[in-house]
Amino acid sequence: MKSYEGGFEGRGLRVAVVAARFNETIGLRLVEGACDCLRRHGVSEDDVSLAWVPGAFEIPLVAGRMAGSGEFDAVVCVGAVIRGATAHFDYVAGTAAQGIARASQETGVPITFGVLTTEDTEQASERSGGKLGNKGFEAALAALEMVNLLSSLPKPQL
Ligand code: INI
Repeated sequence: MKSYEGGFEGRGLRVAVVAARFNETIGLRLVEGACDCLRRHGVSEDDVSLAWVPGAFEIPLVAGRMAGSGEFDAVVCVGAVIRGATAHFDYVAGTAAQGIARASQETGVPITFGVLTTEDTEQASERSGGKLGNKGFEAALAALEMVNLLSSLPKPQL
C-alpha cells in the first residue's frame, strides 16, 4: 500500500496570515500562535506576511487574493466570531468558513481555518493561548502539513 502523509517542514515556505481585527485581543493571540508555529518549524520571519481585515466576514476575499497571487505556499486565517457578541453570528461564521474553503479549492493553495466560533469570550480565550491551546498555532501547523502533503501527491493532469 502506498500512503501519503505530510510532514511539518517549513524551511523555504512563504506563508500569509490573514487576521480579523474584530475581537482584537483574541486575534492578536491567534496571530502570535500562528507565527510561533511557523518559526518553530523553520519558516523564516521574512517569508511570513500578515494582513489584517476588519472582521471574519472579510477574511475569504483577502485569503483568496493572497492564495491566488502566487507569492505564498499557504494561507493561515485567524479570527474570533463570538455568538454572544452578535445577532448575525451564523452569517459571519458561515461565510468565513465557506468562503475560506472555496478560496482554497479554487486556488489549490492550502488555506487553513483558525477562526474561533465560540459561545462567549471565555471559550475564545481558552482557545487562543489558554488551557485549550492556541487555534492559530494549530491552523499554521495544518497549513504546513497540507503544503508538504500536496507536494508529495501525484500532480494533477492538465
Ligand atoms: N466579526 C468577527 O470577526 N467576529 C465577530 O464576533 C463579529 N461580530 O460579533 O459581529 C464580527 N462582525 C463583523 C463582520 O465580520 C464584518 O467585519 C462586518 O459585518 C462588516 O462587513
